Amino acid sequence: MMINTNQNRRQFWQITVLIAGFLFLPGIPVLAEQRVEIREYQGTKLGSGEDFRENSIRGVQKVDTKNYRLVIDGLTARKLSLSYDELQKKGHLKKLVTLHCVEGWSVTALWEGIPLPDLLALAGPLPRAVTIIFHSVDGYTTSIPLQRVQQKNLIIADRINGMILPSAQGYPFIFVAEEKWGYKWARWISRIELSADPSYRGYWESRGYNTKGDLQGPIFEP
Ligand SMILES: Nc1nc2c(c(=O)[nH]1)N[C@H]1C(S)=C(S)[C@@H](COP(=O)(O)O)O[C@H]1N2
Ligand SMILES: [Mo]
Repeated sequence: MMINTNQNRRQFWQITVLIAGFLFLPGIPVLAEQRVEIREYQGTKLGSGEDFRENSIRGVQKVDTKNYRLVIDGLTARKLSLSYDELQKKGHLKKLVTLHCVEGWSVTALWEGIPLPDLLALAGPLPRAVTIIFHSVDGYTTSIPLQRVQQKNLIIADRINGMILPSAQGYPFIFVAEEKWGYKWARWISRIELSADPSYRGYWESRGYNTKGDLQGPIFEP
């Protein structure tokens, strides 16, 4: 009888420790940020930071996310001003997309970020809005049709290959402009403006690059 009770007690503690372990262990990866870069995703080899050729108009920007705000305004029912922490809590989506620069290099990466349609829904685009203009902290601008963003559920990414986006790649946010040339991939985004101008021309577009920026289309404006 004595032995039996001791065994029961030991078993009770073993099971308790086991259950406690299962409850707490899954919490750890959520708390700790991933530090190891994913090199392959669903059979596709991923590129990495070294594969990008740094050619920004004013060099790599260092953004302090303590004071950071992403503003969404222009032709919207409400003007939004969202902190980095608020944006981290929004639903995220992963996409395997290749960035092609007009200079001839490209990088395939696993981008993860917030679907723009979700953010736009919070701001409430007015019916006249047809274009989204991205403004970045270095003064860079570029644009994309609103319809395209909605149809393709395009994201602004805050992670690349499972890691927080490095400054060189646009921390805190880069626009993942699927099927568009690299100059459409606005990095260090600080403002998303909704506009009624279908032929708005951003930094490179106003210097001769095609406004559509389609990989299949012409690089230069006709
Ligand atoms: N804010 C900002 N975003 C930017 C740029 C820039 O100069 N400033 N350059 C664009 C270009 S031309 C490309 S190809 C991609 C990748 O740029 P990288 O080659 O400098 O890494 O970022 C795009 N986004
Ligand atoms: Mo580019």
